[in-house]
Amino acid sequence: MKLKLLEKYKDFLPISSNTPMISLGEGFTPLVKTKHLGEMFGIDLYLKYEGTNPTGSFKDRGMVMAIAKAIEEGAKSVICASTGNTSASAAAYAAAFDLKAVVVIPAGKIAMGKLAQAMIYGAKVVQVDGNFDDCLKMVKKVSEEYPVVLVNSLNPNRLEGQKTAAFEIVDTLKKAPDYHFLPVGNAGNITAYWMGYTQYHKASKISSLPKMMGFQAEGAAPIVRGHVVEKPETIATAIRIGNPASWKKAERARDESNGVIDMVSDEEILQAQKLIASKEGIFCEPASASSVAGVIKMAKKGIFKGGECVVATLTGNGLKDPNAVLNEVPEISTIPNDLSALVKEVGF
Ligand code: AN7
Repeated sequence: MKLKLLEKYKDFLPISSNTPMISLGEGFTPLVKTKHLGEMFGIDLYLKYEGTNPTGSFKDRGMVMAIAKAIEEGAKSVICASTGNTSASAAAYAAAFDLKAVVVIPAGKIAMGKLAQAMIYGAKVVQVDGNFDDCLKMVKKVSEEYPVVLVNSLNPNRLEGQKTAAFEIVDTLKKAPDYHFLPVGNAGNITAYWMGYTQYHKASKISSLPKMMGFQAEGAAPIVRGHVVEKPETIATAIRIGNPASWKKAERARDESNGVIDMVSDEEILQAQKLIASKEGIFCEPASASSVAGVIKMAKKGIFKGGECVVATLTGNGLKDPNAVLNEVPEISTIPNDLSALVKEVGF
């Protein structure tokens, strides 16, 4: 049987003899060496594709840890606010390990696949006529006043679990990359990766550290702009966040690593998403593509000298948000039910 993520990295995780070693098969995701994109920029570019996790996003790494600790502490229910992926993940792990899940989401701003996931896993789904930041404020308060465990990334166990992605990258490459590119929403993941890299550095598993390169969407870029964005807007709904919970920690990761937190436009995000699919055969959701959009932006700026080892995380599966693609594609031709029409259409 496949090794469980919590078992593999137990020496680096907050695991005691009472922690249940639960799993839905999370982690162990592919680190794909790009066939075309790296060459375009003269770098060794790898994509850490988190879309193969059980619920299709990196959130499962943190959720398995948060749910294991919640069970250990005797919790009966969990709650989260979400732009979609956290709710899908919380709902799945709660379902499998006998907890009640309450997920609070911004009405009308969740990608279709993610909403379907939360529903089918049987979570109590509540939509709020507000944005993610409003939802997070509410669930935080509720978790302080009622017997329910918060499983947003304010829960430190979430970041503990998510840092395992950095471990996997180092275990595969046998070194740290020179640069690590990530999307930034609530800023938990960039914080978690930095924790992972620095812990491995302390344990002498790597002799260098990557520069952490975070990318927000232009319409939801509070860290770049230096102030809360009251009405965040972006096609990348997963990172439609105006007041990130891990703001300060992400800035610390950026500064300690000599990295950058910058932004990319929706157009750049969609172009990158298309490029990743059409050049590498990997379909990620729009928010995920902001990491590669960041690579492209930095390459144009001339930060790479050539030959650097660069990793970009693709945080979620493209199948979660098919509308983001279908709203953009050209019209598909329809032909008569006739072989010669097909031959003509294809241009053989
Ligand atoms: C695909 O699900 O915040 O900077 O509530 O789903 O750690 O927040 C999702 C975030 C990137 C940003 N890519 O990560 C949620 C949620 C995808 C995401 C991010 C999210 P953070």
